[in-house]
Amino acid sequence: MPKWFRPDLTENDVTPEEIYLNRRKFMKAAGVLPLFPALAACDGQDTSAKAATGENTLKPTPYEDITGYNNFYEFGVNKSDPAREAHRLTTKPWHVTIDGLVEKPGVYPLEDVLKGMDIEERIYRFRCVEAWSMVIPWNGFMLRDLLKRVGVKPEAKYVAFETLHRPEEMPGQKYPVLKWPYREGLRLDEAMHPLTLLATGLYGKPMPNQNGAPIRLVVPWKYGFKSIKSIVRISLVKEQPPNTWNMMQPDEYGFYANVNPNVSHPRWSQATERRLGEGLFGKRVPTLMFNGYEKEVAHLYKGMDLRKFY
Ligand SMILES: Nc1nc2c(c(=O)[nH]1)N[C@H]1C(S)=C(S)[C@@H](COP(=O)(O)O)O[C@H]1N2
Ligand SMILES: [Mo]
Repeated sequence: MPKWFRPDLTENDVTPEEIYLNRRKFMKAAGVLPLFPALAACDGQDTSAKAATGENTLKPTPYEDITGYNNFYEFGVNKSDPAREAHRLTTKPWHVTIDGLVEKPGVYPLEDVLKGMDIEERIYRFRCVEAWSMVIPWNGFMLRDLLKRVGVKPEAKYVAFETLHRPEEMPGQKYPVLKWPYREGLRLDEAMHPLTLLATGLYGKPMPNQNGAPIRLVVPWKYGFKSIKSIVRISLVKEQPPNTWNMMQPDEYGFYANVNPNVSHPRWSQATERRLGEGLFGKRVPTLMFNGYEKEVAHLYKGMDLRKFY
């Protein structure tokens, strides 16, 4: 059994940083992920996560729920559409354009992006703005490692992301339900935060298309819509970039989109969430400030009015 696989990990074995990242390092990226025995590793004994948040368990949501109940409007607006339609997407070859205020702009083949990156497992709460949630064992690397590699110029203040636009393979893009391509953005300090991942897999398997293959963002303290899928462009910019849901419904979806049980969505409360995969309709649990990552990220928003910057 490789050293990184430690099903016996307890809170006494790990440093505080490891507790909050809940990381299980497993390999240097080689492009291909092994069929990792995550299922066994995730068997409920998540003492490290418990220590970090007070929540009694961070038991991963079953694979079938994570891959069968999705928001990916490029493949349809129903939660079951992506699992049925996303097989149409060709993910090889894949290129990511990195441009704007960077030292080394380019159109990088995905293999080059992944080369040498430290792919690890992170078990994160994932909270959709629609008040359902999951616990997802992602495989990915820190966005900041990529940003450091390409060299961020001092004038850059934000990072903008774009999803692939390819209506031949993404049937949802034939309809103007959103302004295509899907776009998201982060402030540079959010992008550089060690919790912010570029994910290439889940449950130790390559990323399923419906979850945003081959590479997608994961920002665990923000509502799910910030976690943009199937990324083809990352741009370093000076001004706050437009983001799709904010362009559609600015009064409902902000730029920051931090999970906040105290600020309701105009049409529903954000105080609780339905945890999918637990009970027939999902167990209702209280929503935590910053989705439970308050200790790690609250400092980023010091002095900001979170009702105004929602
Ligand atoms: N390109 C793209 N990215 C997207 C979306 C989308 O429709 N298109 N939906 C977002 C929303 S609203 C959520 S909740 C998450 C869902 O991620 P999951 O299906 O992996 O759980 O993806 C986000 N990323
Ligand atoms: Mo969402």
